[in-house]
Amino acid sequence: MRSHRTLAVLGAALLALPLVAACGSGTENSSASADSGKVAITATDSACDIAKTDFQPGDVTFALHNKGRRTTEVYVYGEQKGTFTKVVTEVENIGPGTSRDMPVKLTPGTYEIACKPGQTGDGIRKRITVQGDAASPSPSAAPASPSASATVTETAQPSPSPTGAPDREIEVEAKEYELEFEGMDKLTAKVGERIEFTLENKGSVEHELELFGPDGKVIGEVAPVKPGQKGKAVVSLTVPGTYTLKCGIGAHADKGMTATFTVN
Ligand SMILES: [Cu+2]
Repeated sequence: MRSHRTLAVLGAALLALPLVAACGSGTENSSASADSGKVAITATDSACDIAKTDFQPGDVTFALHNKGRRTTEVYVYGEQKGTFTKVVTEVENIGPGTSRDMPVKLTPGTYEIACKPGQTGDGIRKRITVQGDAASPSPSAAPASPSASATVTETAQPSPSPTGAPDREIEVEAKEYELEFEGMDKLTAKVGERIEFTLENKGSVEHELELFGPDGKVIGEVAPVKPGQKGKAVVSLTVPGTYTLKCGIGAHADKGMTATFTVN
C-alpha cells in the first residue's frame, strides 16, 4: 500500500521533471541572449565570429574562444576621428583551444572587435553597434553602486570629453631595439592628463606600442606600425604611479624596447 503510494508520487515527479527541465532550459536560453549573459566570440586563424552585433549600453562580458592553431588576442576598438584605433579593452595570450572572458562597459556608438591570430597586425575586424543616446547612458547605466568596480574606475576619471583634444602629444620613435622620446627618463605627467602617443617606426621591422598603467594593465595601444609609418593612441592618466611603454611584438621589449614615465 505504502510502496504503491510512493511509486505514484515518484511517477508524478518523473512526469513533471521533463516539463520543469524544458521550462528551465528555455529560460536559460533567453537570458543567455539578453545583455546580462556572455556573448561568445569565436576566434580561429582566419575568422572572428561574434554571436551578436547589436547591443544595449552597459556591461557586457564577451566569452572568447580560440579555436585556431595560433595564440590570439582580442581587442575592442572605439571610434576616434573616423578610425577604430582607440583601445577600449583587450585580452592577450589566448592559447589555442582555450577560453577567456573579456568584460567591457559599452557606451552608445560603433566599435570594432579585432581577433588577432598570432597576436600581430590589425586583426580580423568585425563591427558592433551599441544603441542609445550618447548623452544619457552613463548616469543611468552607472548607479552609484560601489560594488561595480568597472563603473568606479570610469567615474573616477576626471572625465574630459573622450573625443576632446589631448592635453599633449608625445612622439615616440621606435627602432631595433629601442623606444625614444623627448625628455625620456625625466618625463612626468599629471593625473587627469590625456596624452596622445604617436609611434613613428624608424626601424626596419614592424613595431607597436603598448601602454601599461601602474597596476600593469594595458591602458592603450598603438597597433603594429610598418617601417616608415606612424600610429597613434590617446591615453588618460587616471592614477599616479609609474607607467610603462613597451613594444609588444616578439621579444622586442626584452631587447630594449621599453620605457617608463611617472604620473604625479
Ligand atoms: Cu618592436
